[in-house]
Amino acid sequence: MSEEKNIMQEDQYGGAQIQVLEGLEAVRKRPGMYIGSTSASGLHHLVYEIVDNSIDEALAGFCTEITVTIGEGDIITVLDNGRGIPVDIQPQTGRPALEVVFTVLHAGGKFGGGGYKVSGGLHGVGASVVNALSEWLQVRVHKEGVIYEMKFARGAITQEMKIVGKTEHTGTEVTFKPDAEMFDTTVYDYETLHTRLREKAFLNAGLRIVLRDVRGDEVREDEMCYDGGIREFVRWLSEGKSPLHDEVIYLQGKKDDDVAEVALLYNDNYNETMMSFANDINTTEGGMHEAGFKAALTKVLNAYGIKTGAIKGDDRVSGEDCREGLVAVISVKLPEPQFEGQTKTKLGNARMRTLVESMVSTKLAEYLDENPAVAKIILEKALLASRAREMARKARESVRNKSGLESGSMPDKLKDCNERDPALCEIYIVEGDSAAGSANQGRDSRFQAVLAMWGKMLNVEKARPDRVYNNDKLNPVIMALGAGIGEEFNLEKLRYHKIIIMADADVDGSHIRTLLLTFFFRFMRPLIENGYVYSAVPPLYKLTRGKTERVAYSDEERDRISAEMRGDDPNRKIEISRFKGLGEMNKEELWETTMNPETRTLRRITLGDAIAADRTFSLLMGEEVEPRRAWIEENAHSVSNLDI
Ligand code: TSJ
Repeated sequence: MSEEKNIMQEDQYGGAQIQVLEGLEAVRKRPGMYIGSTSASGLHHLVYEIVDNSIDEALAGFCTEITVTIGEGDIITVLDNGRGIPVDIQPQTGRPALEVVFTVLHAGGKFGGGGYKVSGGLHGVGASVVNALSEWLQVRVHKEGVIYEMKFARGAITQEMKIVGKTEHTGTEVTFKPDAEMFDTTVYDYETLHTRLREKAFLNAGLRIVLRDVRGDEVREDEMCYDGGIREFVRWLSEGKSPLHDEVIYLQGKKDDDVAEVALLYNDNYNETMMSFANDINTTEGGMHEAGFKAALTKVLNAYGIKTGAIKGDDRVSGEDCREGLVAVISVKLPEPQFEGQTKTKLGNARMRTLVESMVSTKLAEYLDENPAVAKIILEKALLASRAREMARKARESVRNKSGLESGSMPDKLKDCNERDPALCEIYIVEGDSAAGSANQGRDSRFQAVLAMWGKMLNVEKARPDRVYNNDKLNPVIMALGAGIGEEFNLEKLRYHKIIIMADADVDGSHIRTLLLTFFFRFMRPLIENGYVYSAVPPLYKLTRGKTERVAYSDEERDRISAEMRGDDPNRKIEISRFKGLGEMNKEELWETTMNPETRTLRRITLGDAIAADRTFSLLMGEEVEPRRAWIEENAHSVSNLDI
């Protein structure tokens, strides 16, 4: 009888295990469903998934420090000083909670206190997904004086939870090696992680996040901790720009479990930089909180102008006028956020519009009353913007006539393609005459167009919008794309659905890339939001063995291919040469390595890349000398950093 019972238990246990494996097997069958894609973005997503757990622990008030290490072989370690994942047996499963976290889909955060849980989209799919997509994963929990350890391989348990030592502190440490079978690339990009983790540090005031890269000989480390939270975020986004007032305006409010905070600072240029977040997730498509902020800002500035007599009669400043030169960060936290929109990054909860709008209406009006000097500066800026907008509209009309957008004439520097369906058309914007020459000859002219570009950066930062429209570098780009610019930009008229920036990884190339990204970001933002902008990825090395030639896009690939070509014959001589620039490749090489859709690599530009480029641009073109010097020093060894 007792034996029978034992068997029953084993069966049940086996059944549960099989279910678990089936769950994680689903993740391995269709990884894109769980992490968005299996490209570099999906690979980086693994880190965010793990770090988000530590941030939840920080939000709950139990964790103050998170360290992320990129190790040799792109092995990631995330360590926090929280309470440690619970290790006790769960009554529902009969298994330790720690095991459940790593083996059951969506188990993360199901136990423990409520907090602000994130739902929907790709966010918070949990540690089990990372486990399923890792060649191996190890977790150590410091808790109650001892260290618990557990190990997995591709989601399956390889070592049951056991105690491996004593400890005096508490915390969780997870180490994993992404499974090369699951991803297009397993190489982590420091800047991508740095940008994302810095954002998390800004959004969680006082939380210390350390990023370390110990790959190679040179250790890189950044420590991010901002006691000022989003105030410091706004200050950071404004670096290189000339502020119009000394202190960042900070407003906050709450209702029930919802909290909202806003930080803003005006500067003397003409574009707006607004970033919004819901539960620390960047809502790039905006949503209710942004709408509430915009409505309140416009309402308050108009009311203040009318009250003080600065706005007379029927004159009003528009929403856009109120946001010219504005850098703002909006952050809300709420239980059960709804994420909508194409990329699930638009906040849908209508009550957040009400909360942000009423909070900003009241508190900003108060602020302006208490700081009349600042109020006067902001209002004058908006009034000036209103007048300039009218001027810009006239300039745009004249450009439209001159550049023949209407007549359909094209710039001299454009070698167009034959195909007319925009969805099938690509345009390579190429830096330098010789590279453009090779691209012209190497392209498939049925669907690939080439536009040559060169020369110094135009200062889009300080130029009035009407000067940008008329600029001789950018005007051919506007004409070739055919979709107009600024408020009149119309995606439906766009002539190419792939806009590919092809530039060398040197200073000139970086300049052109930064200029174009900044220009697209400020004047044709839907291009970036819809994922139409790409960066070509030219190879770095050419390897030759006798008559065989191959190319490599990274140092790792160079070494791998070199070993492959050498095969079993260690004496074979492999010649390795470095491509110095695009102009050095002949047309066949350029086609094969960088333009042929079958063999090339393209990097899709994200809004984050564009924001980074915008900031770089401000630093490089702004009036302050120090940020420029620092940037050049930091990027002297690898200017391609600009590309993030
Ligand atoms: F989930 C995970 F494995 F990805 C992970 C979780 C990875 C890392 C690096 C850290 C964490 C994590 C989890 N850090 N801190 C926590 N905390 C809890 O899971 C926890 C601890 C105690 C209690 C409690 O109610 O006593 C509740 C929770 C959710």
